[in-house]
Amino acid sequence: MSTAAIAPLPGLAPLDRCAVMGVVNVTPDSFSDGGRWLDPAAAVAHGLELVARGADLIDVGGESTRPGAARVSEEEELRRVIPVVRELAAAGAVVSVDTMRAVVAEQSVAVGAAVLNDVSGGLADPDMARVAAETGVPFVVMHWRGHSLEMNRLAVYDDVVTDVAKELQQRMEAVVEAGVRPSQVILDPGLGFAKNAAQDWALLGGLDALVALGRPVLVAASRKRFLGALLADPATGEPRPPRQRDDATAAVSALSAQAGAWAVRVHDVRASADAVRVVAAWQQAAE
Ligand code: PMM
Repeated sequence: MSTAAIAPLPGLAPLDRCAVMGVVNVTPDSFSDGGRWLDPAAAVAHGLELVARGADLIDVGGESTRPGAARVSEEEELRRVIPVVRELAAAGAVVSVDTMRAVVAEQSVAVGAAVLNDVSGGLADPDMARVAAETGVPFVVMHWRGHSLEMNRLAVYDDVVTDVAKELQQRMEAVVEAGVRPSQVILDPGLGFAKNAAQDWALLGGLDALVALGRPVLVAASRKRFLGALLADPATGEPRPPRQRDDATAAVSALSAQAGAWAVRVHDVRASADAVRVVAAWQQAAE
């Protein structure tokens, strides 16, 4: 399926292939890169390095959402995120801000963020949809059922693909009701958020059902637990460590692009940037 059919999002240059969103976690505790980019200058340098490696967008987050993580204060999140968003945007990067807080979202757009990425899809902060509506920027609405401390017990579905598609559709309707334009909305299955490994795989295998909702779809599989489990040491059963899951992540990027994803969100940008280009060339040759 070609991504060229997807209408451009407000303020973003259209691409004729799946986009790559590089991750900069300005946190001490994210599961795969926690603590590495906590210093703002290091975070900015890393973001620019990801652009040089082929990232189309840089996703800056100041709050870890790994399972079991406690929430960070609003003040601390602002302190981590705002200087990094400001500097990356000033340097010409297309910046997305990964936050569940409307205040962080609003201030980030004020200093140059071009995309709002809310893993709670507007559920964690009732003011988020208003900020998305007023700023008019593309708004990632991820499938979410609860905060990190409780999400594992919420991974109960009749049919995960049908249920996630239905809940995302309902979320989209709710944010549109709150003033967000449908053309701003990007949907995301929320891999690993209230989902076990089998459910993550089902959502990837059933990505068509989300693409069929008619909005761009973001896939964020990078280094997640289901890949660690897939690649577990056959002798010990130990999951493959997060930073050794990048080849598998690139494979997911290629297959997501092939299935019609608008973008993939990854830590290791080069391999996925190459992968989505391979898919685009392959699809063009097959047309
Ligand atoms: N996952 C994480 C953080 N932000 N944003 C979106 N839209 N979708 C996701 O699945 C998602 C996200 C957690 O992963 P990280 O700790 O590697 O950033």
